[in-house]
Amino acid sequence: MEATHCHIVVLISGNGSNLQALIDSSLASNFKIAAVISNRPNAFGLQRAERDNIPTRVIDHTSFDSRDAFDSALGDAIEEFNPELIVLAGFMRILGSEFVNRFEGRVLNIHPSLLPKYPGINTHQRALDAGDEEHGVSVHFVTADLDGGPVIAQERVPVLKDDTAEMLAARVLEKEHLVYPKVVSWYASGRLEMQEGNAVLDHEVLPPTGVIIHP
Ligand code: NHR
Ligand code: GAR
Repeated sequence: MEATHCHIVVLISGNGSNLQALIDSSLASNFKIAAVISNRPNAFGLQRAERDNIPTRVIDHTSFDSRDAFDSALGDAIEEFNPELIVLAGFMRILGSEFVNRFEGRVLNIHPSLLPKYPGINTHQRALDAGDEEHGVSVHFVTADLDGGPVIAQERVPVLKDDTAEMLAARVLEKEHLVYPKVVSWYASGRLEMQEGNAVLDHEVLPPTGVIIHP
């Protein structure tokens, strides 16, 4: 059984609740978390990994002179574990094109908005400020275009009257914890790949929204 598992490395910067969802689902799924790497030494997600005896590394971006030097050390730390897939889960450093080319087609990110709306940070407040009636989460392949890689899946949540950014973020996060393990298992089973800049699932090019997950 072990030999058939897809090995993944998860990159985090903070709390790691998406990491926890991946840890919990990996027990009954087709992927194994080979390591967790954080750019922040105090990320709580590191403790979640240690609790489950998953190897951890810290590559602290503040101790590098340049983005390229950080990216290259991060890439080397990842390669130590020979993963088939790299999963960004609340990872907050922009990765340069050299990193992206090194691992092309093998990096996923989860982003708390309905891309192409609101790439970058502060997505929940931006959705509120725009008066959007719905908001949500996207999982996409990482390319050199920040939050602009092909979308694999999206799930929507309603924006409610009197929502604060925190309330909305919590509603989105609940969906994130369901969507991400599902998409990772698609990749692990060989159903999902990036081809010529498209997300392809079961040999079909996905639409710009990716698969729309219904609750
Ligand atoms: N890198 C590439 N090349 N492509 C993507 O699509 C990426 C990426 C790196 C991270 C996650 C992304 C998100 O889901 C992500 C996608 C950080 C920033 C950011 O502005 C923006 C988007 C994302 C992550 N980071 C600041 C920076 O200067 C630092 C912010 C901080 O440390 O708090 O790197 O939203
Ligand atoms: C999640 O909402 C994730 O989508 C978002 O940060 C949160 C991390 O939570 N990611 C980004 O904004 C990436 N720039 P977690 O650490 O509990 O998984």
